[in-house]
This record gives sequence, structure tokens and C-alpha cells, in this order.
Amino acid sequence: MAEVTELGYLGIGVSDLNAWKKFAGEVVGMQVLDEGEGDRFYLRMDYHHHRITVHQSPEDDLLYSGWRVAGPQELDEMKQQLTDHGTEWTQATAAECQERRVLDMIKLVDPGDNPTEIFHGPQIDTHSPFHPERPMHGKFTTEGEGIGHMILRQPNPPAAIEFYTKVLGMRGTVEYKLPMPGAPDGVAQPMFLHCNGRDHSLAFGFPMEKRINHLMIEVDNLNDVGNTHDIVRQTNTPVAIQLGAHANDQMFSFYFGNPSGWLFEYGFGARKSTYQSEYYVRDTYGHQPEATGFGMDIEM
Ligand code: MBD
Ligand code: FE
Repeated sequence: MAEVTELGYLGIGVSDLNAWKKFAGEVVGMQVLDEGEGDRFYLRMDYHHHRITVHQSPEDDLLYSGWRVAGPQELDEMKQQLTDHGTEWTQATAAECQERRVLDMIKLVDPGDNPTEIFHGPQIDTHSPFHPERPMHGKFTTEGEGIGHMILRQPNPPAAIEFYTKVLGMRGTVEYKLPMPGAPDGVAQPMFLHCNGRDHSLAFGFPMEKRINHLMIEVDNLNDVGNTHDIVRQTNTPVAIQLGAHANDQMFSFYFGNPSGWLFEYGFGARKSTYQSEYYVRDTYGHQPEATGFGMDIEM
């Protein structure tokens, strides 16, 4: 069975391109790559041509996610797995593949109606080392683990878990049972999925308005969490969840709002994915909620 290997790229729609350039460069520390197209620019985190395409759009939400497979053979197998499951997919044109800077790709929607792409062969620009827009102590951890993780809207979590495990080949299940008014039986049971050494690349099971609640990115130096936290505070960027450690990935992280009104989680020191499932009833420490309105008003 073919399996996706990493969360390879994202396309996001933003109403204010300039605010995003400033935010992504000066607050987050990514590299901004503008190739003069006018309606988009790119964000780099490593040698990949880009990891995020920022499109001008009134949506202020995730536009598409790109899941990587190892190569052409795996992409063929993935097409068969989708067909066998009854999931429709379309072959991307050569122009669409070039636009994404990949060798080949297909397009589909996941059970939550989230536009999804499966690709192989990203463009790797070894001649252009990652250069953050502001100083960093270390670098983003993406090698073999993709961009990071994201929380997606999934109105039907059982359908989503079946799709991402049985069709895309990820592993995971419920990892928390959290008291939450409004959840079925008053208990939220979010699910977390991995496809490589990263503890989770995808999670769902939280009530959400946008397609995406947050994108987590990880750094390999604790000082970058501290420095980014300082910059977030100095720029009055809203902090939705304060510094703390999750029970599942055990990463030291905090969450701040971006100009589109969804969140970035920024952390250091995550453990690797576990071989066997386990669940938790609260977080390890910290992570107190602060700014509200980001769909993360949940005590962990
Ligand atoms: C996470 O990364 C997360 O975002 C939440 C809400 C819970 C556990 C791990
Ligand atoms: Fe997270």
C-alpha cells in the first residue's frame, strides 16, 4: 500500500498580502520569495522552492494542502487506492504541476471538503539556502517530517480517520478525552495522525469555522521559541494559547494569531511519533488560553 510521506506544501488565501509578508518574515522568521506574479508570493523554510504559497484571496483560509508520496510508482498506487475507496480524483495538468513546482500531482477533496493534492517530486533549490527574513538561532525542522502539522475541519471525524488511514496510509486515532460543553457526551475526542517521525502531521475533531485552525512549525533551537515569543509580544500579536507542553508530542510551544485570523503554533523539542496508541486527559503544563476568537478556547 502506498503511503503519504509528509505534509509537503500548503496554499493559503489571504486578503492582505503585505500584512502577511511582514508577519511571515518579521514575526515567524520565514523567507519571503516574491517572483513578481502580483497575486501571490512564497514562503520558504528550507531548500524547497517554497513550503507555502500565499495567494491573494478574500477567503483568509487554507486553499489546499499538498501531501507528498515517494515517487511515480507510489502516486500510481495512491490513484488506485483512491479509486478503490470511491474517492474521485483528477490528474493535474502540466501547467498546474509547474505552478506547484512538483513533477506530478493529483487533486481531490477529503471527507471534510478540504481541497487536497497528492504529489511527488518537489523542486529543491540547493543553490538557494534558506535565509530567514530576520535572525534565527537555528532552523525549522522539516527534514523527513514536512512543514509541520495542521488542524483541519472535519465535520465527520470517523469518515476522515478512515480516509487518512485506510486510503492515504497514515496512522493514528483519538489521543485526548477532554471535557467540553457542546461536544458529543460532553467530551471532545480529537484525533492525531502521523506519516513519518513527526508525532502528528494532521489532527481533527475540534469544532472549527475555518478549514484550518492552526499550522504548527517546529524549530531545532529553544532560543528561537523565546525570541519569537518576544517578537510576538513586542508586536502585540495576539497569543491564543500561552507557552506550555502538549501531552502527546511533548513539545514546548505557544500559539499566536496571523493576519488571516487563524493560528500559528511555534515549538521546540517534540518527541517522535509513537508506535502504539495512547490517550491523555489534559496537557503536561501551561498552554493557558489567552486571546479568544481563534477556536481554541479549550482548557487542555
Ligand atoms: C497539538 O499539537 C495541539 O495543537 C493540540 C490542540 C493538542 C495536542 C497537540
Ligand atoms: Fe498543534
